[in-house]
Amino acid sequence: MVNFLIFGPPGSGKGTQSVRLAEKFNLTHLSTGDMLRAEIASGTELGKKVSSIMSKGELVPDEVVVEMIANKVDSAKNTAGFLFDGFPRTVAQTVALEKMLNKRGMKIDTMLVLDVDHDELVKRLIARAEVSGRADDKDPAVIENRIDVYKEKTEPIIDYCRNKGIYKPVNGVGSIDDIFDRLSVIVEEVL
Ligand code: B4P
Repeated sequence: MVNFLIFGPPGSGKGTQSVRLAEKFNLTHLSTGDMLRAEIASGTELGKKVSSIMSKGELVPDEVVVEMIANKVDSAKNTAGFLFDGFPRTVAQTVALEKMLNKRGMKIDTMLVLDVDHDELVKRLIARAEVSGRADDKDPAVIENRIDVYKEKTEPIIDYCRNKGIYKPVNGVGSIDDIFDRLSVIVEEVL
């Protein structure tokens, strides 16, 4: 199995591109954001716990997402590999993911990083708020906080992965089709 991280700031298009990549390459798409929103929508205990954290644009605790992901990895069937979307978001989550994959005879093979400038991110998230109804997209101050949290807690993962030789940056500005083509070229090389 070949495992990919899709990485980038909030609104960089991770979710948008993951759905297409998973379909084209028979990868299992695991989005921690989608999983957490599903918990909130179902009103579970976990959903109640994370709802206020997410609406402020903060990160939910590492152990919560690590456990969710391990369960999904263990239940996946007939897959060419995993596409981790929005996970890991801290260096601690990255180390936990590596350990979890190593235990199962796998590793992180490639980190796809979408590069998008600040103004474009804000424009996309404000546009998405119109349709998503997401609490974390509505308020410009929360969007700025999400970008700050990304810079402080998530971006250091890039250096961690660059040192392992798995970092692949991609221009994330342009049409969704063009960006998909740029990502597909890299995935094809790795698979
Ligand atoms: P996520 O669900 O991961 O969401 P995201 O970062 O907002 O979005 P993404 O980059 O996937 O953007 P999308 O493709 O939708 O996280 C939400 C929250 O969950 C976090 O803030 C945190 O609280 C919590 N969380 C999740 N994972 C966690 C973890 N591991 N640890 C702790 N907390 C965690 O694109 C955005 C918009 O842009 C869309 O409207 C799309 O249509 C548009 N778009 C995409 N590509 C475009 C393009 N090329 N041109 C124009 N528009 C484009």
